Amino acid sequence: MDKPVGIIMGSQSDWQTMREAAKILDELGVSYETKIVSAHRTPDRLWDYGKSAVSRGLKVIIAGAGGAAHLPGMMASKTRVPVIGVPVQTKALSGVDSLYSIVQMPKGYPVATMAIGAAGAANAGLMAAGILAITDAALAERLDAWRAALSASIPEEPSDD
Ligand code: RP5
Repeated sequence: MDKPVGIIMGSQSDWQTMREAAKILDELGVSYETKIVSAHRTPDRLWDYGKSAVSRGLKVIIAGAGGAAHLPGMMASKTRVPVIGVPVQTKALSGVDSLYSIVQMPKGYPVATMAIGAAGAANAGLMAAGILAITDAALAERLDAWRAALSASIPEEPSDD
């Protein structure tokens, strides 16, 4: 069966952040592929990935990049498969550069942009699962259970420990 989610990132150095999306998909039993696809360093790889995304059965693409983060937007321009963008935190500008690069897409080629860093990557996994759950009742049940468990883990009162 085709893997429905593609997790792509601009560099090996992004994997530490992007693995948070992968962890969530593992927890929810969603299969995915992972690839390094750089808008700047491997533009031909980006082109081929976007061109073949629909025919390869991808339903959602999670794209993470940092700095001048063109990967999510370029991927959105190349395929109608929904792209969820993750701004990777950077040393120079703390990821605000990544966020602005990803979020301000012109009309016509949307990127669903998450928060900067690990929380954004985890939420990208959850967002991808939510999209797939629209047509997958078993996944919808697992996602509901995941959300309920998170909610149940929150104490009503703070503790000193
Ligand atoms: C971006 O440049 C990547 O997405 C990464 O976040 C950043 C730095 O890449 P490396 O120099 O660590 O390979 O293209």
